[in-house]
Amino acid sequence: MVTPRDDLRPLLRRACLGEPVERVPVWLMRQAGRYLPAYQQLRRGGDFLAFCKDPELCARATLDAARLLDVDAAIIFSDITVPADALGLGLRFAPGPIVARPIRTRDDVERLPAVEPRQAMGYVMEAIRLTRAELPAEKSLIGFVGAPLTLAGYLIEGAPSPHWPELKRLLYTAPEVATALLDRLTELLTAHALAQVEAGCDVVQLFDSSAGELPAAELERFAFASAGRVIARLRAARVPVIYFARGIGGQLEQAAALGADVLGLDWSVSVAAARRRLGAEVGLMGNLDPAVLLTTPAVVEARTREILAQARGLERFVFNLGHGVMPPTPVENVMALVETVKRHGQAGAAR
Ligand code: 1CP
Repeated sequence: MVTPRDDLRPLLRRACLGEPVERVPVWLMRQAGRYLPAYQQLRRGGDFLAFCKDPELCARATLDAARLLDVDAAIIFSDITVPADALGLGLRFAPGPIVARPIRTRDDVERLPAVEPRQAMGYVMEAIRLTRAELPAEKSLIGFVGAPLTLAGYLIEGAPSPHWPELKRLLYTAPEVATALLDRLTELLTAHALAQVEAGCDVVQLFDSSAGELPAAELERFAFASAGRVIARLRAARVPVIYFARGIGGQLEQAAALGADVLGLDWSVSVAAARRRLGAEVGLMGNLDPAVLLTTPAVVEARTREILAQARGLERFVFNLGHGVMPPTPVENVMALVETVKRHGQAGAAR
């Protein structure tokens, strides 16, 4: 039963915790991104890192997207790579993240400075405070960090790289150096996530966007092991956590065993298949192919309803894409998705 008071507590947070919900919550990865004219206006082609360091602009971008789409959560505008700037590695965006001084050796890892996120990334926490002050109480504010392996990929490569050759070279030739780096990042990212919660976030998402690049053994030994430690620390602090790892469909069971409240699915595994493999008690999020949003509202509605049907009866389900909104996406298609979830994702339909 949903009591009236429940309506004032964020729907997404309740869904993550397996508490009663009136319908499936919906938000979208990269909902505040480049497809939105309002964001383009705010950016006006300016420097992306400078934008990330301006709490008022970040709060504006976060709130504009959440209001326009009327989704159940805002995700704080930032980037998974800002810790590279805090670590003094020389971060810039073109448009992906470029690290001037990549990490390649044990010395590089040992030279990393101790970083206190509240100071070094205080602009993120300030953006969270400004956003929370304006966001309606029933909407969640999602904080996020990259998972250690995914952030390590950017720090080691120095730039986005389709096959992560330097990351893999390090994993294969100097696993102890990779482990030392992942340990450092685990500490930093856990502290960063907890600082975001202290500032006002009520759910945290861990983005492991590059996990699927690794072979099975390395996925477990490096990616899952380090992400699992962040998840355990957040759960011990009673923070609802969503773990989104891309391209890991072959090891969904191991990902679920890391204990996140909700496991984010990319589009390569259907919700129905994930349910069969993991059981109806595991929280799931997903998983519409973002390319569907390039079609028409009617196609979006049909595909969205298929996923809702597959999720029916799940105890914890969050509607999202299987990855981020793509830049050429028409806003009306995104609105059609949100409306469809609101109309067809009611309790009973979803539970
Ligand atoms: O010019 C621009 O506007 C830069 C484009 C951009 C944007 C809008 C980048 C550079 N980052 C962001 C914001 C961002 N990044 C958000 C907040 C917006 C929102 O979600 O509403 C978030 C959550 C991220 C997270 C992020 N950054 C991830 C994880 C999600 C994912 O897409 O897998 C990753 C991998 C990044 C790295 C990154 N930052 C920017 C780009 C272009 C990339 C990807 C580079 C690559 O191809 O690897």
